[in-house]
Amino acid sequence: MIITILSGGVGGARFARGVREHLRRSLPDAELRIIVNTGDDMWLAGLRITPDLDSVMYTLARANDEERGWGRIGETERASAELNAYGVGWPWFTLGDLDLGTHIARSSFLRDGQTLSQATARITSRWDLGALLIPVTDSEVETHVTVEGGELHFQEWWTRHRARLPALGFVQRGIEGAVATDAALAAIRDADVVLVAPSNPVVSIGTILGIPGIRDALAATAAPIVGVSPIIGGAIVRGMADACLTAIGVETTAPAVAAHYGARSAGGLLDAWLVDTVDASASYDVPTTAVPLWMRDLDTSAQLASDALAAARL
Ligand code: GDP
Ligand code: FO1
Ligand code: CA
Repeated sequence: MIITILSGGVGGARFARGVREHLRRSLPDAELRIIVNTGDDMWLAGLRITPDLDSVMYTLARANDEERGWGRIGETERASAELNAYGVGWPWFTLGDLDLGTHIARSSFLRDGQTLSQATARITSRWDLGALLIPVTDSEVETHVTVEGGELHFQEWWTRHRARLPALGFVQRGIEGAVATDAALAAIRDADVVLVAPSNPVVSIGTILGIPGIRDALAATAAPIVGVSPIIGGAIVRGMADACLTAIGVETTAPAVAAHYGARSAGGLLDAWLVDTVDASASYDVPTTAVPLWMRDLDTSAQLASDALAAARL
């Protein structure tokens, strides 16, 4: 059995950890494949930074900083202080010493002519992640934010401006000619279920959906497609995704995101939608199940995964 997840970074990683745990307990022979957003990626200090791939990798490797939400546990910033002294990189974007190990390794593989997928396979093989991490594309497609008077890389808008600069919209720079990786298309085609993680619907899931080939693969797959709401009771659980939803004119509610994704029966994405019990009474365009959506720990995350698979009749 193949379980495929569409994932961004932190939220997707926590959900993926729950799915892995549920499979370990109940479906040990199932294969877990995670298609990860690469739109947050960028070149910085001469290194290729891939935030969402790293959030998923570090979380599944149990090497993530759960408090801070991103990066490595036990991180230090000696090299980063030197980069700042030289005016290299961004002062508002900290590259920790352990994290730099990952970026240097990835960048050296890329300089050897490897694809992002090949580099990701090399890097993730260091840990026993129990899942295959698949970049949605090996092309450099980067999310930029249009703001009053110009355009910023998503990472600058997110980390320097904390998403407070009103965003007029999001563009995928480099999308022309980009294609989904064969592994991503196969993971959708061959899946027994596709789970849309409770990730940022705009810059995580939306970016994945915007990569040529992905939407067609999702429309064609025999697998049921089940989404999990990143919004509980009209608020996102953590982070600043609401700023992204507002920018594209979508209300920060579980029904509004379901409508944004659309019902598969009406040409949209979802066969089923999971919302929290507090959002049970709202009306939805998609067949909806209400279950606890807070992933407080491994058990609640595994339970959410179980509920998501149940919604797919698996
Ligand atoms: P990012 O790429 O690092 O921003 O992370 P993602 O896009 O994968 O996920 C961010 C989203 O995860 C946020 O908008 C949160 O609402 C959502 N999220 C985080 N924790 C939880 C949780 O416990 N339950 C649910 N349902 N959503 C969560
Ligand atoms: N997020 C921050 O808020 N501040 C940072 O200094 C920062 C550094 C950083 C370095 C590497 C990396 O992979 C992620 C990093 N992030 C930082 C998180 C990143 O902006 C988010 O994980 C996602 O891209 C948001 O979707
Ligand atoms: Ca992200």
